[in-house]
Amino acid sequence: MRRLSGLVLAAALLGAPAPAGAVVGGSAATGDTSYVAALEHKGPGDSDFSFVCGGSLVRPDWVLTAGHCVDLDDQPGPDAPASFRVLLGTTRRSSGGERIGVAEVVRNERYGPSGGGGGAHHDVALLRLQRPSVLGAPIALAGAGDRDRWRPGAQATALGWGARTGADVLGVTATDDLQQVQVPIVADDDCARSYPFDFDAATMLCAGRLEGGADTCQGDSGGPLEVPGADGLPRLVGSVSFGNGCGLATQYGVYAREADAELRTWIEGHLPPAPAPAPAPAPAPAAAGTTTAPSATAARITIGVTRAGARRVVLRLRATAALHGLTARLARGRATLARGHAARLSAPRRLVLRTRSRLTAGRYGVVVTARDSAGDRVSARRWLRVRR
Ligand code: 4AZ
Repeated sequence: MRRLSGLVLAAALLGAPAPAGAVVGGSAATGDTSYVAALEHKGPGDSDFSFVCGGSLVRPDWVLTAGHCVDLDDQPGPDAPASFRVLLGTTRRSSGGERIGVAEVVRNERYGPSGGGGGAHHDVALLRLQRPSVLGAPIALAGAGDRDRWRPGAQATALGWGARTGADVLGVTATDDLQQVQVPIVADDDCARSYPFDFDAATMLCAGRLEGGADTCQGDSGGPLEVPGADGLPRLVGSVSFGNGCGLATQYGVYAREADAELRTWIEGHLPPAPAPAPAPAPAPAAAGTTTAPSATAARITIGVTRAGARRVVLRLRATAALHGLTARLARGRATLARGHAARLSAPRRLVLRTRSRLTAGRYGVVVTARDSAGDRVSARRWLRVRR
């Protein structure tokens, strides 16, 4: 998101030196970057798609990007899914990879402008793809146990095809070759000092060096900020959101804080469960009755279906421990037909999922996700057979 003060703009136009490399102060990306997505957009008057933002593949058919990347036309609210597509599995925007259309755009309902400086809080959106990616390997979100890996001072990596200098108002220095840049995580207090009117510690995280020179920039929005996990594989901690210029001293890059409770709960509540890290047998479809899926944590959710009507399914939910931030999803194939939410699940309760169209005979999936008191994710799924 562009945020340039007049002074910065003037300095830039007067020939402030552009840092070497790209992103700002970066170099060509190395390692497995197959989860890094380029988001392309085609508006009603456009003849073709053009590159707009970055993103991260978080499930084989879901890409996480910035909330401000999905509202590009003049109308309020996210643009139509058909106006987007993603490029995956290549570090070069001009060659290779696979392009996949977008089937659904889900922007965080609480997304909105921050303090007035041009940034946004809850700056996240999820794109459901028309088919799973075959070239991209999804990145995992940093979990509660990864907290120390993104403490202030820890080195994080941001990736993108964006501009190489904050002076590039038109984005002409955007690169064809994916770039990466190392940026230390910044303490919330320091970030709040740099962005006194905009910084929201629940949904934003800063990264960068006090002296500047290494940063993300226009066109990098929506792209990943990651740290290595215990197994050496990257873990997602944020996506590029905004900043005052690019690479300027004290003006850190601001990222959506995806590894903390507020945004992680929302993101995971909208995604199918991640595959278990250890080899696990595929869940066997159950024809009827009640099933419980094992989860990595001690708490378990039990999903019972009391009724499947023409346009609604009534769930009866129980858990072995108090849970919060519960989301239930009714799906057929990859299409989500209904969602329901509950702030808490401490005693058995009913949850009604309402669909827009009539439920026809067939097999539906119900996925319920929530958090336990430690903030760990708990999920369960079951099949539901509708006979008409
Ligand atoms: C942008 O306009 C943008 N330096 C992205 C990141 C930063 C600034 C602007 C952070 O998309």
